[in-house]
Amino acid sequence: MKSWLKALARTRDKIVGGLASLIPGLSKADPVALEAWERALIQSDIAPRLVGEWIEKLRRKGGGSDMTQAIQAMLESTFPPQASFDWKGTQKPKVILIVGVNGSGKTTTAAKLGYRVKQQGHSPLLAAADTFRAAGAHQLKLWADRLKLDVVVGAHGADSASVAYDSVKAALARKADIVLIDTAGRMHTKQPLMDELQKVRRSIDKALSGAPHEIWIVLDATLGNNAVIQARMFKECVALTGVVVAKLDGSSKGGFIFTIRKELDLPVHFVGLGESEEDLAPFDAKEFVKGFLGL
Ligand SMILES: Nc1nc2c(ncn2[C@@H]2O[C@H](COP(=O)(O)OP(=O)(O)OP(=O)(O)O)[C@@H](O)[C@H]2O)c(=O)[nH]1
Ligand SMILES: [Mg+2]
Repeated sequence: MKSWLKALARTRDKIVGGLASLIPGLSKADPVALEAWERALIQSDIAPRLVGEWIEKLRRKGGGSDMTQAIQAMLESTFPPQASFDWKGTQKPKVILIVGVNGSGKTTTAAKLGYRVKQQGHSPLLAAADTFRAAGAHQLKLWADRLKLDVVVGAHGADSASVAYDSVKAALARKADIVLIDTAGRMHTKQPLMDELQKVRRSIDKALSGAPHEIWIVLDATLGNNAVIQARMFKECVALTGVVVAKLDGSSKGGFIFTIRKELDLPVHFVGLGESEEDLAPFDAKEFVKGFLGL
């Protein structure tokens, strides 16, 4: 698996010399370094409101030899302590609906999650409820075959809600632990598509009362702030419970993860650090901050 440090290289490279190179200046409370820091943070798609808070804190601190640790702690404190995601929980099967805009990384993420869940000794069932494109369901089926994961595939053109329903019923019959439902990409600005998502959610609830237990949005890290806007609009339409950040390794705007936490108040559960099934890591605030700063 790719490391956080490697995956965040493009985010760091965008900021000439890296954020860490500005730390000596900050230690001396140099206003030029502080200004350069502010610019660099905004460039990596961190919400200006949050950057403003950080700058104010540093100004008040006024330099010091412990600057690296102080900055590290300040950045980490954006994320409340978070236990790793509990796959077991009380409900069985646990149903997770995966949503997002076109091409954000949903299908790849569903496969990676299925792989991870199986590695941990649970039995996952993948559901290809992307019936919009023939290739959509086919792509998940290919992953499932290669990773030897159980999968329910909807026919091209079938009703996505009915495929989701069938998959939950199948999971109940097969006693699967976790159902990961992949959906078609949809633009957050297209109301009929967002309404369809509501329909998918209702039909899952009909198959198993109280499900889906989780609705995760997969965000493309290369989009930075735009991904945050998408998530906000999805959140208005369906009750999102968490975020998976895909393509962090290809992004120069990795700072947007701070923005998600600050502006959307949603937990980031997993992060995609590459294209293979192994390249999915539970979100780790310490590792993320270290990779971000280049420490
Ligand atoms: N480098 C990298 N590439 C990724 C990652 N996750 C997904 N991708 C790539 O992103 C592209 C789109 O991924 P998909 O999983 O097909 O995205 P999707 O959201 O299912 O797309 P639609 O179903 O068309 O909406 C593929 O080429 C993936 O290999 C990641 O974490 N890192
Ligand atoms: Mg897909």
